[in-house]
Amino acid sequence: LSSFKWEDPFLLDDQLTDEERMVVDTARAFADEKLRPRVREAYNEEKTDPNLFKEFGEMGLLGSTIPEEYGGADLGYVAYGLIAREVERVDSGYRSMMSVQSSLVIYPIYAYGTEEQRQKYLPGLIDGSLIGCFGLTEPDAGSDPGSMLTRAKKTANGYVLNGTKMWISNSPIADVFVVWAKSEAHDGKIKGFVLEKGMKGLSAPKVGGKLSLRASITGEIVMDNVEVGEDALLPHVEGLKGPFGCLNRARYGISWGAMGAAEACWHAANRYGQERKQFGKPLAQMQLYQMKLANMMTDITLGLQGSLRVGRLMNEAKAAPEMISLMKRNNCVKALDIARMARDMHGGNGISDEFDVIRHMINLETVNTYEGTADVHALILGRAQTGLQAFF
Ligand code: TGC
Ligand code: FAD
Repeated sequence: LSSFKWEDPFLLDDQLTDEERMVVDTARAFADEKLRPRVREAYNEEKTDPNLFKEFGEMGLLGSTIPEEYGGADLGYVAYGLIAREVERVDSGYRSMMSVQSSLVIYPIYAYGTEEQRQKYLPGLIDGSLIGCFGLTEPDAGSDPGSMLTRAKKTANGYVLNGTKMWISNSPIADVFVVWAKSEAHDGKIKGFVLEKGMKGLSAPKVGGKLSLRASITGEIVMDNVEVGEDALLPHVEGLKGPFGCLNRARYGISWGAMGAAEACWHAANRYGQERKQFGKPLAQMQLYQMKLANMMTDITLGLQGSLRVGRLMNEAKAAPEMISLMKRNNCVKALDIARMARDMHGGNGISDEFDVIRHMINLETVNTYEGTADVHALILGRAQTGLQAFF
């Protein structure tokens, strides 16, 4: 038997290809050198630096699953998940910026768009010179996006859009808006449209007062008679499976990302427990402290292994959406528990920004909610095994 590596109990690293290991090294160096030094100020002052997208792009970290002819690195879904994990070790908000751009903007234009739309938008979105956002949620349609009120009405040359999207990552700084609307010309079915900053009637005010995910800007998308041509329509998908096709990818990435945030908290608790003494001994020598570290190690090891399995199945086109629900829900719930525990293990210091754990903890509240709440994913898994619909 070989020796145990406490940071990588199931030797995840050995299960990666050489190319995937190179992606980890690149993403980790980028996260440490470019993201970590600015995160506290960004979070505390609620500042999102739009230039970050170009920096992500330069390192090849955007649209990493897209073929090279459009500027992507065509790395596959395990590599995409590994990027999310490294970025979210620093902050969930930074991972959010990356995953919205990659899975929710680049992917639908690639998968559902025309060749002209691909040529027009993908290179700029992948090199980060364009910033994208994804508008599905509305003030009165969150877990139930099928009840959206946004409408596209046919005109002689295209469509006119009306409606409001709420809680949209990146929207106040976005150049490209992928929005979902019920289209009268398509029997009221949901269709995707690509809008551009500066269009008459389109605005994206910032949502203020956010106490979570503060390094990532969030806004509304207000569409007041926005007129677009036929070329704004994403023609190759119809119905809720359009946005869900994108969400499958983003949710899968979040399952890795949440584990990255959890690992940051776990390692911080381990370090802190060895340095901090009480009752004449390091905290890390106390039985209760070690039990908490053991629980963290177990949940993270199993969570990462599950995400890796789903990523491999995605690469083989064998993954089902329910597998992604299982991993998104499990890893977010576990990461949030781990972050709360790590915060507690830091005692009073745990509430200071200096130790990062409370920032991860508060961020993970959002991560647990967006892209389908833990409850919604439980209902998806309940339906899958009983055949009974329990959403309403
Ligand atoms: P349901 O009847 O189940 O399905 C309607 C149609 O959609 C298809 N479908 C899927 N297709 C592909 N992948 C999936 N995962 C799919 N899930 C459903 C389904 O086959 C059907 O197609 P068709 O052709 O038969 O019409 O739909 P429902 O209305 O009963 O919805 C059920 C429910 C609750 C599962 C769903 O609405 C849901 O998942 N709600 C959660 C909403 C959500 O995730 N919103 C995310 C907004 S975006 C976001 O949060 C970005 S944050 C990103 C960041 O900052 O990182
Ligand atoms: P609700 O749906 O009102 O849910 C409230 C509570 O009720 C939850 O606990 C939920 O689990 C529970 N609940 C709902 N339905 C049921 C049910 N049937 N049975 C039992 N319990 C139920 N959306 C986008 O489109 N694009 C984005 O870029 C985006 N970014 C976001 C960024 C942030 C910071 C946040 C906070 C949200 C973002 N969202 C985005 C929106 C996000 O996807 C929604 O907040 C999420 O889907 C939940 O919807 P809701 O907030 O309306 O909550």
